[in-house]
Amino acid sequence: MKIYLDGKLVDKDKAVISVFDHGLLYGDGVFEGIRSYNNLIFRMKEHIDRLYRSADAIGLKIPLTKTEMIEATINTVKANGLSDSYIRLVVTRGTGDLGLDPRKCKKATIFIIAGKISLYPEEYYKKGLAIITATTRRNIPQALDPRIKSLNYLNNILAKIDAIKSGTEEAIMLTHEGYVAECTGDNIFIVKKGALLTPPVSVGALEGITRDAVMHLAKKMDIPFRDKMLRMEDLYDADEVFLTGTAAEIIPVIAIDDRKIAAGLPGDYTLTLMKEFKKLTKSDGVKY
Ligand code: PXG
Repeated sequence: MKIYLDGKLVDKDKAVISVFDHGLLYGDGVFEGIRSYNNLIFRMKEHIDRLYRSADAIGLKIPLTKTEMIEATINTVKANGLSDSYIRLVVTRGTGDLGLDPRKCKKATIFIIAGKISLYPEEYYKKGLAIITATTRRNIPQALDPRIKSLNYLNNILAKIDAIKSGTEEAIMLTHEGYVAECTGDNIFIVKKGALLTPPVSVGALEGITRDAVMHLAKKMDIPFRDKMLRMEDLYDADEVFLTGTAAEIIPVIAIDDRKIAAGLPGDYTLTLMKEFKKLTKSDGVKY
C-alpha cells in the first residue's frame, strides 16, 4: 500500500508522522472521506472544496492548491491500483511542541490513504438498520461548528459508544435544544406524506455530500423536498427514515429507540433512491 505523505508516495510502514503533530496531540486538523467507484472519484470537487472550507474555518493554511490536492489524490488512488476505493484525505496543523499554540506548527502535514471501507454489513441494506437516540448531544455551532469536518471527532465517538452500548450501529444526535441534527457519521432524512425532509445544516450538522446528491436526485425524480427542523416525534411518526454518508451511502432505518418506523421495513422512496444513487456513483465522477 502506497500512502501520500507531504508530497511523496511512501510505503505503508514508512508513512509515519511525529508524536508532536498537533493533529494527534489536539485533534487540530481537518479531513475528508471520498469514494471512488469504477475508476471514477465521486463528487471530488465538492469534497476538496469542503476540505478547504473546513481548513479556512480553523485558520489552517493548506500548502497545496486545490488543483495540486486533486492531482495528489488521483496519483494516490492510481498508485494503489484500486478501481473502487475509500480515500481518506487528512491535513493537520503540523508538527509543533507541547502547547496549544498553533503558531509553533510551521507547516501543515498532509497525508492521503486510498484503501477500502465497508461501514455496515450488506444485510442491513436489505433489512434496514435499528438505531437509537444518543444521550450525547451534538456540539453547539458556537463552540465547534459541526459543519467543520475536523479531526476532533470525540463528540461523535461518544455518541457512537452510546449506540454500541445499546447493541446498535448508529445513533441520532440531537442539538442542545433537542432538535434532530444528524448521526455520528451520517446525515438523516425522513419521508412524510410523499415529501423528503432533512434537518437544515444550520441546526448543527455536516453539509453532507451524499445528502446533497440525494437532494439532487429528489429534484430530478420530482419528489418534493424541504429542509426542516425535526424533533424525535417527527422521526417516530415518519413513513420512512434513511441515512446518508460517503461510507454508508444510503441505508434504510426501520426502528429508532425500539420503535418501529411505519411497518418496520425499508420504504419505497428509500429503495428507489438507493437504486438511483448506485447508478449515479457508477456514471458520475472524475475519471482516473
Ligand atoms: N455527518 C457526519 C458527522 C459525518 O462524519 C456525514 C454526516 C456524511 O457526509 P458525506 O459528505 O460523507 O455524505 C459524515 C461523513 C467513517 C466515515 O470512516 C465517516 C464519514 C464519511 C466517510 C467515512 O466512518 N462521515
